[in-house]
Amino acid sequence: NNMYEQITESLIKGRYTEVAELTQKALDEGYEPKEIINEALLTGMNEVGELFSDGEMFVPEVLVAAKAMASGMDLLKPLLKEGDVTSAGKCIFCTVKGDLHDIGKKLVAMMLEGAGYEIVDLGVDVGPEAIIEAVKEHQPDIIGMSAMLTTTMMSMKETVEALKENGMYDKLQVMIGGAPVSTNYADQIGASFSADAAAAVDLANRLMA
Ligand code: B1M
Repeated sequence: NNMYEQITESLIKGRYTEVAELTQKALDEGYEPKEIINEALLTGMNEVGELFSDGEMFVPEVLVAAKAMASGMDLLKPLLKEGDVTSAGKCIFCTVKGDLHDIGKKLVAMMLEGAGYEIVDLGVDVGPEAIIEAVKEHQPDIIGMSAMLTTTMMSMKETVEALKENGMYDKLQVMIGGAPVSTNYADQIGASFSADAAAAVDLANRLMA
């Protein structure tokens, strides 16, 4: 479909004004909001994810593409009917206690959102207590934690322990990532590791299957 292809292409190129214009045009021509999201916007964001993991697109471009996606979503979201959006799962996301690096976390959260996950982003410098409170409030399927410092990654272990103490660990999945984190560390603490945003989406899909 030519209309969807145009939107997808503008999104990948990060042309956010054009994405909004084309989305409006599609609506005026009678396309369904849900179809525009699935066939045009999400298709574009998935491609962005693939280009990023292949090293053919870089962080600033991905962020502009995300902005383009948002400019289309802003028009479509108010028009969605109940039942139009089925969430792939609910994720709580954060950067761990003591750690202020949030670019990678945002990128991963955004890609998961593009893949249909509902994201609650708790921000940066988030310790076990705040995560326990958020689990009570939001009842997520997945907790995603990011750490970029060797000195903060132990907060992930503390959080997993706190989840166990509070009887929450068996009811959800814990995903971790960030430069100092590895599969080995994830195995040690009882979490799942992915190396980048696209791998995080694959992992989440596997965990939810
Ligand atoms: Co900081 N910093 N920094 N820094 N910083 C690093 C991480 C560092 C490696 C630089 C270095 O020394 N070479 C080093 C850590 C050393 C270590 O512990 N091993 C470091 C340091 C030491 C520090 C400070 C202590 C510096 C100081 O003040 N003396 C300080 C600490 C502040 C704090 O957090 N308390 C600090 C501060 C900062 C800035 C504020 C200046 C800034 C952060 C701005 C921000 O995020 N808003 C910053 C930055 C930008 C970096 C580097 C240069 C880039 C990080 C980044 O955003 N990468 C970084 C060096 C580097 O990595 N080259 C560095 C881009 C991003 C897309 O990638 O975050 O890796 P990344 O995320 C990837 C994957 O890791 C993965 O997917 C993402 C997308 O592909 N991923 C996940 C991440 N989270 C995931 C979660 C998942 C799954 C995958 O599931 C839940």
